[in-house]
Amino acid sequence: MKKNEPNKKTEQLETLSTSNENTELTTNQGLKINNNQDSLKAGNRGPTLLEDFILREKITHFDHERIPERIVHARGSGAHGVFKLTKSLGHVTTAKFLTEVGKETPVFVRFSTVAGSRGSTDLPRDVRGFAVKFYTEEGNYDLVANNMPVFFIQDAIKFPDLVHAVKPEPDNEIPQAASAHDTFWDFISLMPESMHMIMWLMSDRAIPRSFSMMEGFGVHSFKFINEEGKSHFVKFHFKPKLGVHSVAWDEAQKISGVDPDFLRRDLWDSIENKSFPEWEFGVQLIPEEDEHKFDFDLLDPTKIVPEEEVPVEIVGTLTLNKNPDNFFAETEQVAFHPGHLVPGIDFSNDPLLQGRLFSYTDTQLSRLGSPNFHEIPINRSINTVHNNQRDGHMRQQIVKGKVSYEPNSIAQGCPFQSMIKDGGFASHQEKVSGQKVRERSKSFVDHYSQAKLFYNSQSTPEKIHLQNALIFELSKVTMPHIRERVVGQLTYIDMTLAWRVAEKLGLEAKKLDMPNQSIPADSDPKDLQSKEIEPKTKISEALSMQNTVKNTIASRVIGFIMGNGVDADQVSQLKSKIEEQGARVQIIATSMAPVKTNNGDTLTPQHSLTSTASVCFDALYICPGEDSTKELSAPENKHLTLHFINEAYKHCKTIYFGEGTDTLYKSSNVAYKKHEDPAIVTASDQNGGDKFIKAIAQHRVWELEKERNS
Ligand code: HDE
Repeated sequence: MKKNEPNKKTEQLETLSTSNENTELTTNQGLKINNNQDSLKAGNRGPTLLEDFILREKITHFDHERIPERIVHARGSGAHGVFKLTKSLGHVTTAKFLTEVGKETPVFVRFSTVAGSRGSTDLPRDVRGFAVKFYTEEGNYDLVANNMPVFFIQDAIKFPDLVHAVKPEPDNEIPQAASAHDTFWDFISLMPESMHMIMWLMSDRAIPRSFSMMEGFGVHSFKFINEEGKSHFVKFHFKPKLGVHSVAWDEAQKISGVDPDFLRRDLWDSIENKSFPEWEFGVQLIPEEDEHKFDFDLLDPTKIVPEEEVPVEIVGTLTLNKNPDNFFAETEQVAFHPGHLVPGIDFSNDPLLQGRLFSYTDTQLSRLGSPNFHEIPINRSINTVHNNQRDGHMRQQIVKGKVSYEPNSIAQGCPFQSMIKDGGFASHQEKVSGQKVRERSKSFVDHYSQAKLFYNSQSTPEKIHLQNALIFELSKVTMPHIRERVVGQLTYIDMTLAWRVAEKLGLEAKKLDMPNQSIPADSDPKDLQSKEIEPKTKISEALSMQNTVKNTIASRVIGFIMGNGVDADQVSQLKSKIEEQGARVQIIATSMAPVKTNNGDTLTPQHSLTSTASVCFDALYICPGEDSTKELSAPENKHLTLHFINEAYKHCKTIYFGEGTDTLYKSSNVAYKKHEDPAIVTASDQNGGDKFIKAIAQHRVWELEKERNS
């Protein structure tokens, strides 16, 4: 199957969808409507009649258009695609989509933020959901993942507390889609188990440049079961082929105003432009007998398995190649559930995962309103469903015959249960025994070693960003005792980090005596101190975005700033070069009027200097041509042009000054800096176009941030 050929799921959706092309307007009963402009009245200036069933039907339907938004992950964007297996996992699982090399499985993926409402911005500081529905021939398998590999809490019973703490505060419903407020940090400061996740959340991973530049993680340990019934623990990973990249926090805040749909638009446009987002899919496998070989508990969702200890084996590719036809029908109504399993995959006893298994069905019942949510087209399995469940709100399947029970003889026992060898699901026969207790295992008690591992593994610019994120967030906290407690937590991760944050908050970095309910009362206080980590895991290269893929400009958006008289040939040459590599060029002019080039042609701008901002672009080309520069430097345009350039510069982006743009170069901040800067290209550079492209592929010169901003 080629990338955007229809697959079994898209065919199914096709047969279930309609188009309004070449049709006449009808009521919901199929009656053709003759007047959709006026309601039925007693005289053309008289009262509207109750008998106007057309008006009532239309307005009633409209009144009920909204469904409750998701309690968390309300803001989301989705796309269809395909998962292709490149390496068999037949030795560890029977799941067919993971054992037959070359097999292509249709998928639907929904990315989301966690805290904000459905209409909130795409770029708050937040975790991103990365939920994948695999429409396998053995039924739907959902991998309801995030872009961070750990979670805030260890036990599901704390989830409502966490979410209440991060959501807008209940008295005034402020702030929207932001963790920078009292209740969130109050909760966090009392939950040392959240510290590892806080390191991820304060890192740039929380402000991704694109959904296609995020990793995906299953978070929990799951289990694979093979034909012999033997189990392996498994951690799931998606690694983006474009690398993991982020925007700057200052940029994120501005994008939230200029284009709150930034990531949604990027996903949509990339797919429309056939720059299909792609990930490698990989697994970390741990034989059951090695369960206790680590210095953390595999069931603890606040821990990663460092890739240096268990490498990620790449076994497949996930490609998103089709935008939804209808946002509500697909992206809004899709219902994920970590309990949607296929044979060969099972849960572990991670207490967070166990709680999720209850939550997701329950939430769909209130959100989608009926136990028949599996019949909504986007949620349907590509296998026909056969069982004796019946009726309920909005039932769509019409099951023929008298029988809706089992055992039965009238329908020859059908539908009958399947043998394991024929694909019948059987839970892994794990031996379980224990006292019935409300208690946390002592093996969950080390909350700092991996927080420290993450922090230590960051590059210097990443550490600075993380530190500034903490300063930003905690400066918004109004209650001093909360700030103090968070700083106290940081002292267990890194003293310099704690000092720097404390200094900006006007505090001293003091260690805490940590009263915490989640720590067993009889635990040894020294367990609460940050344990020294074995040298081999002190740094994990995989945790730093500095070491990510930087060899492509695919899906980047490059702004070409120009005025009339721009050099047509040079513009068109660089444009083709950039587009050949899968990036997009957008013209920014002084107005939306067509730009006249030096050879008399015209170019249509997508933006004017006032309708967009530098934060929406990955790099800028100040297009060549003296007349063009004159126009951009005219009194009414100069400050806008320079603001564009200076802001892109501040955000460590690549800028190319073409021939004849010297006056702009000289008046910008760029000219004042005297250091070597590989991301500034000028007309005097040989092969300027190639240098430009190479620099864009590096994403940003974060290492020059200080110099560029001084
Ligand atoms: Fe979720 N989570 N979650 N979660 N979650 C939901 O389900 C919940 C957790 C994740 O695009 C809800 O359908 C509990 C971890 C994603 O539709 C809800 C707990 C991870 C999405 C829910 C967790 C996730 C959700 C809200 C702790 C990463 C969006 C709407 C016990 C592995 C899926 C819905 C989409 C959505 C409950 C923790 C990922 C309320 C109780 C850990 C990606 O059921």
